[in-house]
Amino acid sequence: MFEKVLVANRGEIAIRIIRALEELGIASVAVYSEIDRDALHVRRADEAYLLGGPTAAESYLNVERLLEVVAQSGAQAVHPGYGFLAENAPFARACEEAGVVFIGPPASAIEAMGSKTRAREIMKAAGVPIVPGTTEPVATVEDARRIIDAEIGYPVAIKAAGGGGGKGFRVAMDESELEKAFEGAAREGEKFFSDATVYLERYLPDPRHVEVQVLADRHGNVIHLGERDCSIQRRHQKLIEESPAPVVDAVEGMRERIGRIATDAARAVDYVGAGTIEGLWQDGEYYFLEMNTRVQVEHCVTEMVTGVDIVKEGIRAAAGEPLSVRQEDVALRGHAIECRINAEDASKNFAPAPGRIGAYKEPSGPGVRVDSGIGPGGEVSPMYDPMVAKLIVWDTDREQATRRMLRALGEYEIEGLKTLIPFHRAILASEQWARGETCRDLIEDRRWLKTLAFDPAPAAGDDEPAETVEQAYTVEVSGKRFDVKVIGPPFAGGAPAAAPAVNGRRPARSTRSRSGSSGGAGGDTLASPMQGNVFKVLVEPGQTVEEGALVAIIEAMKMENEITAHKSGVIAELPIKVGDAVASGATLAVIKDPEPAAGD
Ligand code: MV4
Repeated sequence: MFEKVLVANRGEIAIRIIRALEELGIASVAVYSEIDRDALHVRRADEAYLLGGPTAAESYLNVERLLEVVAQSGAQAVHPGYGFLAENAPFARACEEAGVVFIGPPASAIEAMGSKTRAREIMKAAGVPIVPGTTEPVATVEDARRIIDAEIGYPVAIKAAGGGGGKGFRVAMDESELEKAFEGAAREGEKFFSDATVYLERYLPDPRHVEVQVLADRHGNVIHLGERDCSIQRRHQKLIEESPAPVVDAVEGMRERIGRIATDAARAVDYVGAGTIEGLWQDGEYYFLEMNTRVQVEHCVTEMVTGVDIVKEGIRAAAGEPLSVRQEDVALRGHAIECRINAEDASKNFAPAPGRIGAYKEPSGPGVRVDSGIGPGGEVSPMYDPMVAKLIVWDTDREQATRRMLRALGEYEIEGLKTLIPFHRAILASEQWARGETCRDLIEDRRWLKTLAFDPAPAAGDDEPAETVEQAYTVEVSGKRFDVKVIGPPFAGGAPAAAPAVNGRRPARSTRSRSGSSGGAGGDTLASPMQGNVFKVLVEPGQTVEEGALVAIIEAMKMENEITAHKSGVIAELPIKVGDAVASGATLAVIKDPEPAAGD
């Protein structure tokens, strides 16, 4: 067994891994970015090393520096957690070459599953059912039209080969939508994965996201730990997960069937460690979607119902030890639910809500588990993933677990920032949840939210206009970039109502979401609607701009927020440059009227 392991991650998953290492009698090495000096994972580890600046590229994605720390610390293995370098085949290979064990599958498995067309090809050959469609890339819209007419039919899903997790995913309901969807998927693939290759799948109109946890060792043992239902998502971000999946429970023999599919899939790529087969379940049929070659955020619900420590098994497997459980020893007991406690405001289109936590008290009591990466006084940085904690509960059945989750959510006290706690309470108290209803797009089209008193329409007295606007963002989640389009009532970023006054005035809040509205209190100052970092500056001092022109992009919670001119005029002051940290309300630019006003 290893004596010392480096944890190449931060937040709750770094702490989760450090705990497993401690129980295995292995020393832990934490790494951190400049802004994570005081983070919990740094304090929790046996040793800690600074990687570099605040951005992921300078720190948690900095391969050269990580390998330097591996050598300095004498760690024999690296655990990547999820996100960052977890599914980076060149990093896994660099570890192998440096003589350090990468705690995960062989680089070849990461690579094979990274290409979604290759993954489909491999699975098809292994007899694993895939969603009907192509395993070869489809080069042109004309080719797509021909293949759809001959084999797939409409509606059809067009997906980027380099994608996954919903990135580069478009749907064409009929032929008239095909060209736009095809080009959209290709463009997104090119932009985010430098790969415009797309493939086609039959679009399943009402599926559930059902995924299977697998474990494999270097001795040929491959087992599954049952499934999770992760159908409650927003913009392909999972929000609530549970195990077992109600739809799988309902059909005799179904768990064995999809478990077999999952272990066949893992065997097909000589998998080692903890991994997940993601699939779609519809009308009693199960189809492979993709494989995640890492430990997942939601692994905890499986741990609660099986009693198997997935992180420890992954570490053991990497060290060459056999799995400590056999398939016949795995039994699912009771029901577990996980809610992701993100620093987001659900009532404002899930606007990011970074900031400093004040008072903080986690729920406890029977059947409650909290995996958190932050404590009282901790800061949720706009630089990283907005997940503050995962709240997981276990009870004897789904109804009891739901009651327990509602109780635990009620006990959770987080002051100082907005979180998804109220959103989770509304969902779990709803009849739709009780019925186990399919929730595809529930949050996107806001039908559900409306019925849950979560209508994101502005509250009375709010000066936000009530019209629906389209807001586009780029979001980075787990090291991958996502294009996000939010359609709904506008919001002005972080904490609009509480934005501090600038020069004794309420700051003008001008983001894309407000274009078309008459704007704030006027004045010349364009203030930042949120705390964040200047990602881009698109104007120069002295430049004349029109109202609505793009002035800067502020990165907050890994979202790029486009800040537009609140009025037409000349850029008189521009006290920002790329990389600057700005507070909510800070002056980004001063825009003077184009012609000198009388008395000026
Ligand atoms: C699909 C689909 C329907 N048909 N593929 C892709 C990424 C993951 N976030 C879900 N994805 C989907 N892929 C085909 N061929 C529908 C989804 C989907 C979904 C599926 C189950 C439950 C919730 C969902 C939310 C969004 C998209």
